[in-house]
Amino acid sequence: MKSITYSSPFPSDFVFGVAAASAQIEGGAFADGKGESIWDRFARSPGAIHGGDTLDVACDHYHRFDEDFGLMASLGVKHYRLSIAWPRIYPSGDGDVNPAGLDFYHRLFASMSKHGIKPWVTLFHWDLPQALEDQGGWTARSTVDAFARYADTVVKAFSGEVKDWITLNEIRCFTLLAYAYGLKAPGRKESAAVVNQTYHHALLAHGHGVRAVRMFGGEGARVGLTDNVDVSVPVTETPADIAAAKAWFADKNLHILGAIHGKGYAQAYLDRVGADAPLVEAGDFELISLPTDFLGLNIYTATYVRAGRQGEAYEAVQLPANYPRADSSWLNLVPQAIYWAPRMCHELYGYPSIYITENGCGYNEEPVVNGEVVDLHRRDYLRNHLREVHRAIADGVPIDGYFLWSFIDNFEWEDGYQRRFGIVHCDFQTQVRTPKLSAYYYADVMRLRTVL
Ligand code: BGP
Repeated sequence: MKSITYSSPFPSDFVFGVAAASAQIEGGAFADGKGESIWDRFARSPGAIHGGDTLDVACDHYHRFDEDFGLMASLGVKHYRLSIAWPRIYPSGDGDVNPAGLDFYHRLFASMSKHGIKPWVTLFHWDLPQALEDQGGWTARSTVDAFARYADTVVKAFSGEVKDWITLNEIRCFTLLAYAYGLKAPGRKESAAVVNQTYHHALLAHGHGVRAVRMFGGEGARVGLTDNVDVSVPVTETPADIAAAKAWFADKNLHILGAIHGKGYAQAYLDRVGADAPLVEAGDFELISLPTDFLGLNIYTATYVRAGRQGEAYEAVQLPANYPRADSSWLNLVPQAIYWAPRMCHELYGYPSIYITENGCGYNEEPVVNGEVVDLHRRDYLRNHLREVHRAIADGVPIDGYFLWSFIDNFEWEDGYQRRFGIVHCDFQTQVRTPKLSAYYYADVMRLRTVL
């Protein structure tokens, strides 16, 4: 166990970075042959997105990436997690490659390199080509085959520029929230059986991402999944509540991390889904359970759990109405989430290396006053979470890096541009960027490698 106190620095090789995703910041939605994504389509369906916002321009990063990397570098950012837009590479999902799409990312990586910033690349962060959705999207196994070809193409093309790969971002969000609840693109409300099948296809796509990096990533390439685990926090850090929180965590994550590590669906999961279980073909779990190099965790919030008062293994606690939260209704402020999620993943599944691939908070309008955005609420959120990361490392949890969501205010999916997660303010009318107080705070944290 490493002995570190709050005032001592993070380990010298600890990675501090910022994160964003193609669909949310790039804009250039139809530039240079890019195909339509399910989000481009969904944004045009009335009532789907707050304010009827679209992704057409977003932060115009497509045309301003060099300026953005200059700003990142000026804040001392050395690691940036981004995603590649599948419809830029394969406008119709499969079929012919669009050379202009590959060229865009070559230029983007060259600019990052010029500014001394290392890329961490997510292959899929939700912008599925609409043409694939028209053939069933994630409900169809053919989407997995198309993803396999896309992953091969991308890893081959960028193996010289990228060494750290993330297969998928947050399986629950592009399956459950998109195909069961209709909240995210493509906005469908399917049966439990269909939704369970989308989970299975996503797991297969993850396996193909790992395979592609092993086959074509070149020397030193590493790969992992980014999952938004359902997080539990013990109400009190007593052995009984910790055991209860851990049992809850294992149950809620059975169908994703449990399946990957169990090399198959657990009986408890199969009992739970019954006749709605996904169809599994021979060899699927050999692919799904290919070993990875790290686990990425996106941590925002958690459920409080305690030992069941009637003797049950666990009991989730309902939050009181006045529990503090960000402006995103789901984002209750529970900093211990970032301590317990990595610890449980390490203890339950044995991950030797964990990166926090997203952590941040969304608030509505944050005005620029006299050239400044005083987002002390975000500084406080970051500080509280970084302290918990530090505590986890001190307790022997192998957290090797932290990526803040997000570098810049962007298109926050169904919340449109109303919800701001950036440490850099974006004026979406003028495209002026203004680093917020939290950006200068985080710059100091990165520079001094200490929670300040
Ligand atoms: C995560 C996504 C990010 C980002 C963030 C903020 O789920 O990976 O892309 O959007 O959440 O959440 P939201 O936009 O849903 O409020």
